[in-house]
Amino acid sequence: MNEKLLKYCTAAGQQHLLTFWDQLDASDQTVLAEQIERLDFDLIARLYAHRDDQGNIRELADKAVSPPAFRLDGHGNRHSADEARRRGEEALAAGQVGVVVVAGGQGTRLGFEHPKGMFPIGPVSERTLFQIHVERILAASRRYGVRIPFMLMTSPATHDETVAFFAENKNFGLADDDLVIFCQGTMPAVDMETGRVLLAEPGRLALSPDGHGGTLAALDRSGALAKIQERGIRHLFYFQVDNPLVAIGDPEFLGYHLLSEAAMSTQVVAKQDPMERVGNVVEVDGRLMVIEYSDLPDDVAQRRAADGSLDVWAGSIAVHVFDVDFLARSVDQADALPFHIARKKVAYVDANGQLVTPDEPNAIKFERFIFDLMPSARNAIVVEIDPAEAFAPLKNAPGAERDTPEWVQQQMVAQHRRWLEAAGAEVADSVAVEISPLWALDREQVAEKIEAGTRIERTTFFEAES
Ligand code: UD2
Repeated sequence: MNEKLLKYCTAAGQQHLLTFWDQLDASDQTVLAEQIERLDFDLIARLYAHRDDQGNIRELADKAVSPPAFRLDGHGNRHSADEARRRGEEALAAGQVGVVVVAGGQGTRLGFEHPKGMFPIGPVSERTLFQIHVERILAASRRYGVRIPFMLMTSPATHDETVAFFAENKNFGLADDDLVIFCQGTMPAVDMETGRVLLAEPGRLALSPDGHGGTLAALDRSGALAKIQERGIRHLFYFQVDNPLVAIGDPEFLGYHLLSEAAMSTQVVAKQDPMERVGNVVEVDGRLMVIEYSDLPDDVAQRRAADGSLDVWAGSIAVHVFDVDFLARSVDQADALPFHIARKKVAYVDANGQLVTPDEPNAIKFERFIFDLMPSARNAIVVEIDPAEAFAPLKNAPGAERDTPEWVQQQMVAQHRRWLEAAGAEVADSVAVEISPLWALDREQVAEKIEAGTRIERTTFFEAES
């Protein structure tokens, strides 16, 4: 027995973690010891003790009012779209913009066995989400004549495969120096009744990613934050890997952020359905915050203004711009991001070494959410975008109503068809069209490439000439 480890566990009332120690071979003992040494038992005990006082969502929701926002129709906006675009382009051309994507999720709902970024979503090309995002970054780099660093956050479950995939594909054209793949941290699942950390196997803890809020600590720990600061990156464009429509580095959005001198900005869609699965951006006591869809009481979600519009209308699509200095300052504040708890079914090994697969939630998981930086961000702003142009998240396996591979592909084709038709092309009804960002990054660039009256009769992938 490893006496030091035993003492550490016993002091925290977690000695059950060593029940099977003597049956493990040396390499499993090493892994288990490392996993345990990385745990912060005090933190876990504190989080467990406070499991029922997660802030009074009901009270917050009752005080929630519509957030001020840059609206799509321009109504009441402090800056025009043109002014914003020019300001955003300036920052891009000055090489001050970097990009970070979070890709550590396990994609359970989609039922895909690989990192979600490896899903071949291209409706014609079958390009993966990862490739589409990288092409957009490369296209923006070329347009503004700069190098745009790309930071990609994985989790232990997605890291090695992601690294290998980028290596096999030569980073899809991105220079090695412009890509940082870094891994987020984990948190253990604890037994709901006792607060004891669960074992997934006799020699392994039940660990899961610490939420996309883990980005903050992981950016710091991996050295990525220091690296971009050294490169003069002042604004970080953040998005989730599952959205192939995301307009990475969108100059207009960046511009609103800069003109507002905001520390954090958030893209939202006007919710069509009160129950849409997006975080709700609201203002409470003069501060912006997100109430997650799963936390928002139904009656508040359903509340409508006199004109019939939803009171809680602003759905976050988890696309942000962060001021890099603000992120660096937040890293130093250990409590900048609170942990949220979720009661989940987690399979575990019991005292007899038997694997138990529960039918009801038996465990508590702890996760941090990046959007919790919003209340402490100076001049935080909200910018409405058109979902048809910027949001088609891949979440569900085929058969669900939306957010499935087929649905996402339809949204991609519809967008590219609109861009081609706006340029004067005639696209036959039944054909699929897909545009690589390396051919045209946006609607305006399509118009430069397509002659009015062009007929597109066949399914076509518009890609850059190699
Ligand atoms: C997320 C947002 C929701 C809305 C929606 C838009 C949360 C809690 N909810 O809902 O407000 O914006 O997306 O699509 O954020 N991820 C990690 N590490 C983790 C957990 C998640 O990298 O530990 C990544 C994951 O790879 C994905 C993203 O975060 O890219 C969102 O995770 P999700 O799909 O579980 O979140 P969802 O759809 O419930």
